[in-house]
Amino acid sequence: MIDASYLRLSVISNKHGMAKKEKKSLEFFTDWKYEPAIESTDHIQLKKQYDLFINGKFVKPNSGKYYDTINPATEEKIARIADANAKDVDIAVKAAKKAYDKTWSKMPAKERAKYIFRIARLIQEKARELSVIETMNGGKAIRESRDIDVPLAANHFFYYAGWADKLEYAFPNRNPKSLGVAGQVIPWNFPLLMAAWKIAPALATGNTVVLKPAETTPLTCLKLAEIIQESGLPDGVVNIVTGFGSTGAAIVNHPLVNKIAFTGSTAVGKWIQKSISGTDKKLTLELGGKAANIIFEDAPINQAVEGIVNGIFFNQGHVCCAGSRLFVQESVAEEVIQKLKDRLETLIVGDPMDKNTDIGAINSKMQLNKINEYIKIGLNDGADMYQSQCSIPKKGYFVKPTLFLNTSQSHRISQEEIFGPVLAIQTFRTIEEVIEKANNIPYGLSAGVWTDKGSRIFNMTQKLRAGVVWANTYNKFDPTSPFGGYKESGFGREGGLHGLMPYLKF
Ligand code: TAP
Repeated sequence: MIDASYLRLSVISNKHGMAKKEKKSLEFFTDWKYEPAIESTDHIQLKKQYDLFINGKFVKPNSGKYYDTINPATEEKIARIADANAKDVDIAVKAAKKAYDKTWSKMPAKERAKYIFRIARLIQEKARELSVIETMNGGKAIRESRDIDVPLAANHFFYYAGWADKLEYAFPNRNPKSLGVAGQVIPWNFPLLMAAWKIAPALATGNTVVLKPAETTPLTCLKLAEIIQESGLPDGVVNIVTGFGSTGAAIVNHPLVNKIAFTGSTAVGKWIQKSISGTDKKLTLELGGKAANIIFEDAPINQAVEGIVNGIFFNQGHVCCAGSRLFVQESVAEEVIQKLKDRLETLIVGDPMDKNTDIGAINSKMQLNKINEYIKIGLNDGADMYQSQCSIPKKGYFVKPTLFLNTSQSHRISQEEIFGPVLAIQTFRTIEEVIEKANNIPYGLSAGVWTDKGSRIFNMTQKLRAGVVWANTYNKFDPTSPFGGYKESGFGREGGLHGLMPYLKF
């Protein structure tokens, strides 16, 4: 049996100068195409209309308004979603406050842990359904939702269930106490996972929650609401209100909310910071990024190329910590770029429900327009573009994986967050030069370093102004590990023991 990655590598090696005989024997492989392997949707249960999840029940919005949520790969409507107004948010926050005062803050921590654990188990049980819905609503390849988003979401609940009754050990002699109601607003790139990042530590520390998912990706959060109902979590401990930016703003400005946890764009993060100044609300901001992925000449080149692809092209570049700036040491630049171009040709762009797909659909028409606009900007600014030869579906929102060569620090595509499968490439000669270039940006969320030298890795991690630095790998996540930014990428940490702190007072 021949393994698929071998077949892909065969396509690549055929493009490099191989002996004629070898080439002939590989001809079969160059014509080889994957048969579609479409994930079934038969097993999923979706309602035609979703109401707001408040005080343990699905209730109609006071606004009386609903909007359509669509599948970005087909542009077809999936369901109608309630649009919460300020009155709805007020009811949700009051439900959360009552649940905090009467039930959750009084419950022994080990009992709280049992509910969190139960939610984790239920996510695992429904993993297949959740993955399919995440892909249908968000556009990401099923492989991503199945292997990354959903297992990591369950793991966050498991991990924080473990901390609930051990807070005194986490912070010895500091007598940690919960805050009250946490208002949480999340983006569209990892809907279920971001909900898990926020809800799990809030519950473990004894707080109650009002969460708003992004307008375009509410479905897995609403399925999570069903899971929460099934888990028997006391009414009002978690409330999920759907809607637009104004719904998020109503949560941020509500006087009974004690803590805001926001993940999203830097622009909205700044607005939130201004809005709550002068109040005693605690705040964590997980914002945008423009990560540097740095390849030194002694790096394992083939692995580094995979790391680059994993860093920016999988998940359509819809990752805050995407390695969207590539810095390659001049002596290996030609080799790395050639290998990267070859690898781009093997990436499958298309139906996200197909298990072979590497790059699924862009989340929304608006985001697609933004990415295409940046591609135009890159060309107008004089960078050299290389795009994969692949075809993309006519319907739905898709972009070919795109490289921009010969970019410089002053190019907008090197400075601004695109949030799409677009990579800006620069070369460097010395370690000082690359540190200077990597840090010369308003963001500081993450970075990658590829080198054989351990000492160089330690040197770089000290000097790169990024919350996370991956060494000889990229985009690896674990619930035990804190995540967060520097500079305009925000402040506060989520994940790990550090992720408990923003939900506690001492
Ligand atoms: P945003 O437009 O900022 O939206 C994020 C969330 O905030 C959405 O739920 C949005 O609602 C809501 N919102 C919009 N205006 C608001 C306001 N005035 N007050 C309160 N809430 C408001 O970001 P996005 O486009 O969804 O997500 C992409 C951004 O998120 C990127 O910049 C990315 O880097 C960042 N991100 C960062 C991280 C971390 S961990 N740092 C992780 C993932 C994503 P609507 O959806 O209805 O507009």
